[in-house]
Amino acid sequence: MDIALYYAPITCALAPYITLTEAGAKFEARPLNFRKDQHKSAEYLKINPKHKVPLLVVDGKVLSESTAIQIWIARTFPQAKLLPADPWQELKAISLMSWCASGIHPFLARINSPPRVCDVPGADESVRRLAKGQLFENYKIADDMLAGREYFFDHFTAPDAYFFWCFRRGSLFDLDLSQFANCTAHFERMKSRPSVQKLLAYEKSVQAEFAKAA
Ligand SMILES: N[C@@H](CCC(=O)N[C@@H](CS)C(=O)NCC(=O)O)C(=O)O
Repeated sequence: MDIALYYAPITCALAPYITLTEAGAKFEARPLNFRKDQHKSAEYLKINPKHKVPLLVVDGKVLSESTAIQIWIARTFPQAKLLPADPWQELKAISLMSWCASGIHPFLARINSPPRVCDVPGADESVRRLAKGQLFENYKIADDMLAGREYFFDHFTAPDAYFFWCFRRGSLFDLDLSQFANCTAHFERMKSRPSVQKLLAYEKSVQAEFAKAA
């Protein structure tokens, strides 16, 4: 099977990179340089008109949307137990990933780029403040879920990789996340996993390559 993952540093594409690595999958990461608008090139738009990552290409077939990609990885590599075995718990895991995609990610995107949602002059700070309020409400929910637990379920699963990205992305803004002690502990725990260390080393190497090309 030929698996390729379109990826860009810092983005949510790091989550499937982690789960593919956890699964022991052989895959090719194809980095896109957003600063050079490679995600908007005619060639990429042909396979993903949404101009986003992650994008998975499996034997020439294309799959977009993080949650679907994570489910595909989990189903294709069942031995990695990337989703809980119990059907209800499996749905809870899918629910968690949908929440990352639609309940957390949009607020991170607003903080990252306020003009994409409001072009009123001088509105950036308001957009950031409102998005931060909603982001923190969601981090608090995750913090409560993670109380007394190492992972969202009784072992590492795909939602851990996805939430790791959600929390990491927030940590890269000028935000004080210290009130979310359980999310912070989860974040540190995730960083000690070999899959995450591999991802972080890969991200560094891609960033160095892009810096050279700047
Ligand atoms: N709904 C998509 C969102 C993916 C997404 O927004 N990716 C961002 C990076 S975190 C991106 O590629 N942005 C580039 C753009 O919007 O042009 C998913 O869940 O996979």
